[in-house]
Amino acid sequence: MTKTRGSEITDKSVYVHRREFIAAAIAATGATMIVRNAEAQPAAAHGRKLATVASPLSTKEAPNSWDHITTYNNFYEFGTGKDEPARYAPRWRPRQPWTVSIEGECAKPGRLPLEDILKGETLEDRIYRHRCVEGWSMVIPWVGFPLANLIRKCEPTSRARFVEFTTLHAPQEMPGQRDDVLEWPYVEGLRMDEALHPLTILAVGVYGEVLPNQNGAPLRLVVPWKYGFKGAKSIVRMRFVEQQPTTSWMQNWPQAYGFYSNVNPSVDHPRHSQATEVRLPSLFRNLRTQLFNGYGEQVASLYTGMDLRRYY
Ligand SMILES: Nc1nc2c(c(=O)[nH]1)N[C@H]1C(S)=C(S)[C@@H](COP(=O)(O)O)O[C@H]1N2
Ligand SMILES: [Mo]
Repeated sequence: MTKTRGSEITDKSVYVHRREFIAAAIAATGATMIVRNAEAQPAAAHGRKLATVASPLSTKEAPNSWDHITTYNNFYEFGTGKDEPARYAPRWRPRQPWTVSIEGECAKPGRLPLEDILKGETLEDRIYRHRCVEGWSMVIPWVGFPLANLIRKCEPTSRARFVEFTTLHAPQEMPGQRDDVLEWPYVEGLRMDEALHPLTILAVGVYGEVLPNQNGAPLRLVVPWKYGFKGAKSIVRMRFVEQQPTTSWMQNWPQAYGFYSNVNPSVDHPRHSQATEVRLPSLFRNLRTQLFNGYGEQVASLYTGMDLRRYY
């Protein structure tokens, strides 16, 4: 068992004060300067530690700070502003016990309490690159386990070709769901081989600690070679299906958000190029975006023979 402390693995030189960071990020598009701020990094976190082991699948890149990762979020259930999830999600109380409904083409449907899902799992520190479709990126030290482990417990049938993931729908608890910015609940999906891929994890923590609400507590999906929105948060349902699910983002704008949403520098978003990215807290597009977010060696074979311009 190794214990990872944020202060040990975060490069202090990349830390920027939260407010500056948010302002910087808002101003990011097209800007051409670097923010420097040597302010000390706050002690990581709220102290709910998890027992973890290091994963060989982690990137060697320096992770963003706890503060970045937990105050600059997309979680429309708590507002569309990047700072809103951190403001409004902490007061939310995820239901206890949290259960995931297993449905569809499988031999073991039913409601699985999170505790049972985690039984026998070894939690791993998985440091992954995260590329948001909006153009920014971070490096996030998740704590999670392979989604494949849970899928195997469900015993999908041969008809199960896709897995659909659904976020909790509770407009009384999640103020953002009272606005129709998206079709609620938030729905995402993966093809079965993508879901079974060893890089695909369910995360329950970040920086060795229990996942903060704004990052998708208590259980969220992480698929590092796809745009961040594929990583559905606060999952309450997993359904095995024959047909490709229609995701919330496909419904929102099909020309911009396809089912696959693999990170691809040569397939642009209708409103902006995807060729480069802003690695926060930098203010400018300081990195070239890599095909499959740099995970091509592991995942390119999943898409052999597919036209990635058509299946974006
Ligand atoms: N339920 C739900 N899941 C979601 C989102 C959301 O709005 N609602 N936003 C997605 C987007 S666009 C991104 S970039 C990531 C952000 O994850 P993070 O806030 O932990 O970095 O969550 C994804 N999962
Ligand atoms: Mo995103």
